[in-house]
Amino acid sequence: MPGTLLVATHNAHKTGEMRAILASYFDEVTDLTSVPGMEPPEETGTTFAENSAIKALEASRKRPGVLVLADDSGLEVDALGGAPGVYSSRFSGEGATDASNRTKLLFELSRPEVAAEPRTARFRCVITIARDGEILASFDGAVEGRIASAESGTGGFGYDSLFVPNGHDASFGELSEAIKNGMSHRARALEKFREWLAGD
Ligand code: ITT
Repeated sequence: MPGTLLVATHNAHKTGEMRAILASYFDEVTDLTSVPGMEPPEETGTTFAENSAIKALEASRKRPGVLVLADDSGLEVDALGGAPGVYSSRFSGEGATDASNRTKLLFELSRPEVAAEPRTARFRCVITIARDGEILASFDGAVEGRIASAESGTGGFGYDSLFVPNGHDASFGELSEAIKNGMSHRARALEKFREWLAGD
């Protein structure tokens, strides 16, 4: 299915991963960073699915006729009761950055109440496909792992330098892009999207 796919994100790292995974499926994979007047909508949902739908619908209404894909994703840490979850990008409050969020995560896990708990965690992703204000499909993906005691590696973004996926001894920040894109939450959701495209 050649054509353009608009990824309804302002996070260029997400777009880069999508491009690598979907390159052979579209002539062009663009995002909102290059489109004027596309302010991010407020993510008022309480689930990845709700926020993913909000982003997909908003962008698809503003760009008639264009196939839109939105990604809402985040990290669930068992010792923190599933936090930061849908609040992953805003975990450390106003003005949060990837670095301040990682610092906050390590701090929360060092608290005496949880310090002895297993550091199991997972990334989750829900992608929503929409066109002209209508949802066409949605797909989810997850990858299990654990939170390391310190950051390692400079690859990826967000919590990657703290997340060690099951089956590896290195974080997503240390592992190659190809390894991350072969097993990540985003890759698993996109695999379902590719199957859907093939059957479309
Ligand atoms: P858009 O809403 O514009 O897409 P965003 O970064 O705000 O960009 P989300 O609301 O979905 O996106 O928040 C996702 C956050 O979860 C992200 O900022 C990271 O902190 C974290 N995250 C998601 N996927 C990740 C990944 O592959 N590696 C590391 N951290 C990830």
